[in-house]
Amino acid sequence: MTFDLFDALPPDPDDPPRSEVLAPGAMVLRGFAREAGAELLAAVSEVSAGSPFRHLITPGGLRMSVAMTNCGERGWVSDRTGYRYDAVDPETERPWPAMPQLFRTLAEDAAAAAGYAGFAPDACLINRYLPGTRLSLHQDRDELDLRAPIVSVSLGLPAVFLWGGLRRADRPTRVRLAHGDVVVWGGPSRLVFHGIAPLAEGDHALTGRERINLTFRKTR
Ligand code: MD3
Ligand code: FE
Repeated sequence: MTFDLFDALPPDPDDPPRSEVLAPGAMVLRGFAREAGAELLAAVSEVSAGSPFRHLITPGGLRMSVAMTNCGERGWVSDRTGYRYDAVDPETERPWPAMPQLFRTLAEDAAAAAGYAGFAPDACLINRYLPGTRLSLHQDRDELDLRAPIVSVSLGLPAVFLWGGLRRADRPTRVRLAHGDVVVWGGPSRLVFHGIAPLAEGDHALTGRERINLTFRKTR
């Protein structure tokens, strides 16, 4: 039995957030966005005042359980005709709200911290989950330049991220993503199948029963 004085000390809140490599090209920056959380959520409210959250319809005719909106030069949309990035919000028939400067800076800083200096996102897809909401396994491959990473920011209630392989049938591993966690997905991890398990019931100090996820993309 060893008694290490330092092991007995509580974690120092000033410690830099821990980062860990999940897989080649995929890095989780624990708590990277925690400090900015309230401000990020206020910016999400402003975006959704201009382009409201909505449940998109998949090409197969199913209503998605996640509610979505976008900001930036282009936004991801789905309807009976397929998936695409569009400069115009089909709901408002106007351009998507501009990407808040705070969003851009956070995404660029996180990408740089994970080794992707010069990341310049032109789209931010915003996903809203309530208890029970899930996102089934999929690949993100509607972006033209697959060398650019995707940066994702988790806010509010925690979720279980399903992290599969390059084939749909690969059994996914489960990774807990909590408020303030940022993950950068690039390189060999860019095309992995992934999803979100049904959100558990909860009550978060900043979002109540919601989880918000921001994904920053370079679409062309
Ligand atoms: C791995 N969103 O918007 S974020 C999505 O939490 C999406 O809302 C989930 O999957 C969410 O497309 C997961 C993590 C994530 C996002 C994009 C990826 C992981 C990724 C793209 C490639 C590989
Ligand atoms: Fe995805």
